[in-house]
Amino acid sequence: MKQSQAEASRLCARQLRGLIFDVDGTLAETEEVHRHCFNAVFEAAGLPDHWDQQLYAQLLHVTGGKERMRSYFERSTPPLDKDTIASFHTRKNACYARRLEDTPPALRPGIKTLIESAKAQGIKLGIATTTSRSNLAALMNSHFGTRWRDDFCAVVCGEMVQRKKPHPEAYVMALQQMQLTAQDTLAFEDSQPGVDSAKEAGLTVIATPSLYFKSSDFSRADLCIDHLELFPSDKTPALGIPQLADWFKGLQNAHA
Ligand code: XBP
Ligand code: MG
Repeated sequence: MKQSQAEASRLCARQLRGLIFDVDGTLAETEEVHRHCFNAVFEAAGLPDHWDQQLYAQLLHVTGGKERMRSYFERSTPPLDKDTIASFHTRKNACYARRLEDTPPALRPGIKTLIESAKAQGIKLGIATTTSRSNLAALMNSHFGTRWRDDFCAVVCGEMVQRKKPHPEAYVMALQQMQLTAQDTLAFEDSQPGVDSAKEAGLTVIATPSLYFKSSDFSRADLCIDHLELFPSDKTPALGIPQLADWFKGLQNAHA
């Protein structure tokens, strides 16, 4: 009897308590804005380099804008020095902020409802991204207002980690800030390096592949779906946080 009570409480403990969101590609299709701004900076500096979509799809496997430029310009002669890369990155992010103020990319389907419903039901919210703090703020301010930070227990950006995705550091740090464990928490990612990062941190992951990762291998994700439009409209059946929580609990208990 004692043993089955212990077992029951162990299973009950495996409930959905937190959601952690990646940013670029998961909340919104932002990578075309980043790409446009990288190219604008190269052009203004008089460089012949231009990142087209085909090239950018490969470059995106290096996460972080500075790291991406460093890896690309390593091949040029002479390679760009550290200060030039830092200055390009500052200019790229300033361009990104201006673009988002003018025409912010739409949130992906289901994101706003999912965040608002989770908040209403007391599920903790977190962000784990390799993008810069200013880029995150530009996107969140435009869709959630300038007080958005109050609703998130954890916000981890590129500047805060030593090792960017696919290293798990961003997710480990977000879990610490949220005071949750990986067994309580669900991550949302759009890219292969992002899924790897969350899985290495021990999280359950739902992948919603973004434009640049449509043909990537998402076999490590626990679920891979087109988007997060889980919630009822006039015409679709009800599917929301309770269903997501049931799915999560079933998966956790199956792994227990
Ligand atoms: C995706 C990225 C980012 C952006 C550029 O981040 O790799 O590096 O392309 O951001 P996410 P910065 O983890 O949100 O998917 O230039 O600010 O580094
Ligand atoms: Mg992403």
